[in-house]
Amino acid sequence: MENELLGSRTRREFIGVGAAALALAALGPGGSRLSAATAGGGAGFMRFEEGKYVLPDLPYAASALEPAIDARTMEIHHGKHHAGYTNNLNAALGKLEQPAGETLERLLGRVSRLDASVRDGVRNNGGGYYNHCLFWETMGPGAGGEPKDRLGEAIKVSFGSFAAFREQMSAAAATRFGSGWAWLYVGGDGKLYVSSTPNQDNPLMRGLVEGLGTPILGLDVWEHAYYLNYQNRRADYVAAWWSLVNWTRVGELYAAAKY
Ligand code: MN3
Repeated sequence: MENELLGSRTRREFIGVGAAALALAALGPGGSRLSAATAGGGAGFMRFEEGKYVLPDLPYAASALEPAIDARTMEIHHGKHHAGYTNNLNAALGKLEQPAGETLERLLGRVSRLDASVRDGVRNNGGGYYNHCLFWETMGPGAGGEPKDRLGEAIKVSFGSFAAFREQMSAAAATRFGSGWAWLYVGGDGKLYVSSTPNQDNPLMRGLVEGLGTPILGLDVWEHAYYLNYQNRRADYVAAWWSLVNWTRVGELYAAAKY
């Protein structure tokens, strides 16, 4: 990012920005992460370092989600699939002119208007990178249950009840033909909605998907997410996934969502 930000600036300004970066770094690890989180994405669950997106570590051990999701599936899903999206996103961004500091959310918001030579690369790999970062972040061991506080209330307002929301989200996951995702997202009116998208699309992609907004919970229903353990039984995987949802984290993302 540094080169991108500083590319057109004079040496004098470079020194100025360098001093600001040092001042941020002096705040400690939280401070020095600030610039990376800002460029990587407003939600802060992505990692952007030295001009490249970085595969984030899983926030728990690969075996921590067993028995709902087995360790081998997690290792391959994170270490191979998500790593692949990360590398391919960086390769795609190498062919793209971007405004300095543009977040991935903003880039995905205008992906439909990108030149055809780069559009699919950013759509598939930018989506794949973002979606999986959100996916790991919103699961955890000893989670599940129902959200409380503001998010719990918002779900009741938008869907009538948590049970009704759960049914709608499970149906979106079950009826997605082939590979894709089911989403809970904050729409432009501030209400919560459920949708599903094919492949690595998501509700940020204006002009490409129905149901635009800020995703706060995503469920991966690609076969690579469950096939080793569940084979063709997607519904069983979806039912088990509910026991993993980290509602505390989803609530934070809801509170931070811009719409
Ligand atoms: Mn996946």
